[in-house]
Amino acid sequence: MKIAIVCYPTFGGSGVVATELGLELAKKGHEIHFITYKQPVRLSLLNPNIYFHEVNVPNYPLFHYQPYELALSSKLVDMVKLYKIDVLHVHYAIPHAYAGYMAKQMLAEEGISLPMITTLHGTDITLVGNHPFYKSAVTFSINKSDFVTSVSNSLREDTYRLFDLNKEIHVIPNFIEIDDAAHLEKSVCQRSVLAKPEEKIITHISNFRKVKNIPDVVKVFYNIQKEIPSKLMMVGEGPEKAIAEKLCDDLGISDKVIFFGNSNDINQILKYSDLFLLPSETESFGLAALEAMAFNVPVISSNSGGIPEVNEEGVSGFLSHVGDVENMSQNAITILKSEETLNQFKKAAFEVAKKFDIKNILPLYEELYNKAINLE
Ligand code: GMT
Repeated sequence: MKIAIVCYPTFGGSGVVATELGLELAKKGHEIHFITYKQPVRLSLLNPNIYFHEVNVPNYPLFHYQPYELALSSKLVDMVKLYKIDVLHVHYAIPHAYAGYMAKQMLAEEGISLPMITTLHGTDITLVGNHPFYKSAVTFSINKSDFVTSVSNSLREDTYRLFDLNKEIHVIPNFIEIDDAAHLEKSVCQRSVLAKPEEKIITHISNFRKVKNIPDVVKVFYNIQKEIPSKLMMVGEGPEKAIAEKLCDDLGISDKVIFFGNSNDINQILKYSDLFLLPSETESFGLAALEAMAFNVPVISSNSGGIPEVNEEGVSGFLSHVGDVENMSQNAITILKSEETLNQFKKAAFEVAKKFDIKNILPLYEELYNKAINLE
């Protein structure tokens, strides 16, 4: 199949899911065309069957806001015609589903059909999409998609609760490439760069937005390090990073926390991690937690949104109510305080992660693409 994928090209979240999906489809022989404003972070163009088409938005001084949707829908029309694309898959409803629908309509005028699948990722529904200023357009473009998927049951329920939809939402969970060999590979990064041998390594990875409850990450670590020698790895960039740095300073633990910024070495860090913290206010899925589990890292998280569908209570880690720093800290210490318990959780975390192996998830998308193509 020739598949066009529209996504955000950024670190983490929906962009990573879209990129990894495209790469895996390409390995299976499908021709994949990424269409977005920058080359996606994890995309290597040296892979066979992978194309990248950049959307350029010329800057014109008349415009207070440059019209990205217009440029995207134009680019989609041009690329679909040039490469004879069979199906369009947009990740993150805003504004991709809207631009996709416009492209579909323009192509229909020329007798070309372009089936469209929209994957809802989370904040496009829970935080941004249901804002009154966007809601009508988001509802319209979801309803006009040929197929709609969501990354968890929780997000599916939220979408039905928040929008007036007449569409079936298919749940296709996020996935991970389970590669046993990757765990055994000799790491280019030495553990000693991160922590002393007797120290445990606690990790948090996110875009440091308010929804991630970053101060709770620091507070949970503060409690852990009082009982267990440990270091905190903070990976990512975002508005709450400065607040976290200040809090570490106020609590007198700055020497025990490393802030990496956005990193392409996430696997190297996860390989040495003992525990992952994800105390988010809301999370449709929690891909970062799954990535940690695939590296044998147990997870201490909140129980919001789709996280309980990924992190299994008492198996791959523990879940607490949002903001319950005390409970999260106690759970973390329970896991870390004996090597035997820690190893048991590490193994279990990996076993749970295996359920989300891309090999099991990819056929679900392929089936949907086939259905969409045969609909038209
Ligand atoms: O909030 C983020 O981490 C980024 C955001 C995105 O769309 O890029 O992530 C959302 O999609 C991810 C991939 O499906 C999910 O794993 C995240 O849970 C979800 N974030 C939220 O719901 C807050």
